[in-house]
Amino acid sequence: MNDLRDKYIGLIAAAGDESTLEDLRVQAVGKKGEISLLMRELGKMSPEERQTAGPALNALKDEINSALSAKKAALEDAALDERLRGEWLDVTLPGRPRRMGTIHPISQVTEEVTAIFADMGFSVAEGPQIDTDWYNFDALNIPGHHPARAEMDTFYMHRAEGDNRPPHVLRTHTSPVQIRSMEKTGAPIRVIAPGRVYRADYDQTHTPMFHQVEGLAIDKDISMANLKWVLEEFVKAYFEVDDVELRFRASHFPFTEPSAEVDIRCSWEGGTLKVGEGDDWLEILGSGMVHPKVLQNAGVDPSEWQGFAFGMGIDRIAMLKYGIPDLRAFFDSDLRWLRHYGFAALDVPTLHAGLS
Ligand code: 2U9
Repeated sequence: MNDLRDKYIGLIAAAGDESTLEDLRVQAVGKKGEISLLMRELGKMSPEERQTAGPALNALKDEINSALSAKKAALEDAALDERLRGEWLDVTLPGRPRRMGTIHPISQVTEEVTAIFADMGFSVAEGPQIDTDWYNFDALNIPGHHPARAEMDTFYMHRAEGDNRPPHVLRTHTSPVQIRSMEKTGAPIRVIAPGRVYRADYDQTHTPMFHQVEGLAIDKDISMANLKWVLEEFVKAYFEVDDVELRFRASHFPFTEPSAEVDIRCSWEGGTLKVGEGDDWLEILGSGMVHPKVLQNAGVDPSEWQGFAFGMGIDRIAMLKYGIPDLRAFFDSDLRWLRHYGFAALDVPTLHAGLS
């Protein structure tokens, strides 16, 4: 028994893997193992011999079994340690830089404009890009025969056979958004409406889809003076200059009366735009006092309320601020152009941290 013990304890200690250990278990304490065979001999012994040999054999079997399970646990621990060493990861290392996309200049400028007007109490309104001719034209005091309908080169939606209602249109401006806003919340109201608009026009300075931002402020005693201040504040903040000079030129729009086109003083020295100095004028937006009929069409009583509205092209002011020469490149999805003119994805424009 002592020889058996020494043999198996030695072999178990030397076993290098679990399958060797399993072979040893079968050899020693398995059904036909050496110790099991010895136990069968007990029947042939005298009662006295059995009394000493029985417990000794049981003790030996227990000892071998405990050695086997201790070794098994040790092998499992070693295997786990080995695996953990292979899968070790230093989570404190800095991440590897990955190239992300950039923010398109139109998105950037929309965010900048939104931040500036938000600071003056304007909220952002959105609406459908396909609309009825009531919202796009009639409500804005542009009747069926009005030349503005033709001038705006409207895209008309297809009408089903036998449907005699006027066709829907791709909105030619974001003004319908403000009509809906007034219907919904009434006056007083202060909103801007940025978004895509559509006109059937394509050349160096026109694309069939472009972006506008329009603004509307309606209250009890709003005048052109408020309009002038708001636009001056906007231009200063947007072009990031301390002083600007605006020039209001009388104009005509069906939805505003009086109406004015607004120019800013600028210079074009060496081909780059400088705002607030020089002898040139740059037209950047249209504006006016909202026509009483438009207020009425939106459910706002013009004998009680009045206000101003303005509109400008986002693509155009983006080109001016960021020196982008060709309008059509905005919509080409050329990755080299986007990397050159795009903005870092995590630099959100704010008035306190800087717009651009
Ligand atoms: C409502 C009432 C009035 C919005 C206005 C303009 C003048 C204007 C153009 C600028 C360049 C369009 O992108 S552009 O081609 N816009 O000149 N827009 S006043 O007037 C409104 C809007 C909504 C309810």
